Amino acid sequence: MPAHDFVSPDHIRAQFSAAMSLMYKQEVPLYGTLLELVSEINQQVMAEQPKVAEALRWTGEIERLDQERHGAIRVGNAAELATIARLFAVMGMHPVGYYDLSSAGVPVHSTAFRAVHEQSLHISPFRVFTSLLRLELIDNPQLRALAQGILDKRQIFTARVLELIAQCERDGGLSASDAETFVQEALHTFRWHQDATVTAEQYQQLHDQHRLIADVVAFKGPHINHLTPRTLDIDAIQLGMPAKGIPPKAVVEGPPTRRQPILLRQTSFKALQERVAFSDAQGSHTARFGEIEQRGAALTPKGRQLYDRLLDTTRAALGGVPAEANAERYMTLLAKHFADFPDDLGQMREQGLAYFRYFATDKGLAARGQPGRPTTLQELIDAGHVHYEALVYEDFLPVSAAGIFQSNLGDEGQADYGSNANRDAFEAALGLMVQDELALYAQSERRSLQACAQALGLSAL
Ligand code: OOG
Ligand code: NI
Repeated sequence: MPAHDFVSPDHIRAQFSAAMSLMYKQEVPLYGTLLELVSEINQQVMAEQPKVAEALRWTGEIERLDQERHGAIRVGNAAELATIARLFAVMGMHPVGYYDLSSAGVPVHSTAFRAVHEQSLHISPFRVFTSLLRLELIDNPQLRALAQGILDKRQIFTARVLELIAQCERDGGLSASDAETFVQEALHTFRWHQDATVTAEQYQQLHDQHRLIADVVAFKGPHINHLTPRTLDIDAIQLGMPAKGIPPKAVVEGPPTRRQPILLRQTSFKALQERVAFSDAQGSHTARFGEIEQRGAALTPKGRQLYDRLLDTTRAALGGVPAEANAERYMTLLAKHFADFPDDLGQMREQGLAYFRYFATDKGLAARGQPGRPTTLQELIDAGHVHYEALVYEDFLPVSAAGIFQSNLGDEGQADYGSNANRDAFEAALGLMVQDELALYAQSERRSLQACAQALGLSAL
């Protein structure tokens, strides 16, 4: 088939993201309620804060907001992870970043599959936080062997989706009708299965080792465990959740409330108790939950170091993990410590704390080619010939992710795996290197400067 008859991976991803949302709404009706709350609040923010709406119009995020979401899955072994990577590649999603969660007592390490170019992100920013279970961290050899044996036997992909992945790799794309089939077949991998693959006793053994191990090993596939819409005001969401019958977790993860949001703030509601059929008895399992997030500026290495330092000092001052009992004190300490992070886009730019996107303004375009016009970036900004907005953060935060895992796994019997980051082992399992998110933001910023220079008839900026 000639290449021009292929559907673009970006459109397959957009289709898949919509199909996943529909499926999750049927599986977890509370997710539908959450979507309504998010949409109400987003509309309210746009109506009441014209500056926020204007910034979203500059960056084009206004067009992607309604379909913006991330999902999360947990796979059991290297073979599953490597095939998941090939499946996501069909949709233009590539592994970005490495997250070690063992240091937070969760026996997994993770990456985020997402689009990497701003034009692709504009069409569909859908991302999937994907974790690989680390059986090597289980200290009981019998249990490790049991888990390994179960995982080696299961097949989480349909035969048809495997064919279509291979076809896409061979031909360089999929036709519209094959893409449709691909989306439907790929969905099966992420579905919830009520039937467990183990006996009630085996489930209990796995669960006793770590709740997460049971969640990965005892079921037929890596069910999507949450799907997260993007809100423009997470504080309003956190306040509004109880009235909709959705109890939120105690604290919002990430930075505090700011005029200029940075990185990522997240909250979630507790996992649902679900009925499951073990191979020999009925029982229950808590797997799926709901999460909402607010995204802000992507930070440079310097900005990120400042963020990490302020978060560390906040936690040290709290003297423990944020939870129900100390939630209020935590939020106060967080706001106090983050006073050291400039809350102004201009200052963040001057101090090199965030990445930006630059736009030639009408005024700049009108002055094109005129003698004596400004030519350096700072002059162009000062003269109103160039406008800038922060690049939105497209990734995740390890401390926040650990907080989300924990609030849903329950605080009881937290495991201690020490600090066990092993990016090489993760990449070996993946069969690929993960991309560096900071390099991606820097490239995106550079492209916007080049486009600006070109539009203004300047050789470079
Ligand atoms: C993933 C938890 C992390 C996030 O948004 O940081 C996460 C999981 O529970 O599988 O989704
Ligand atoms: Ni999440």
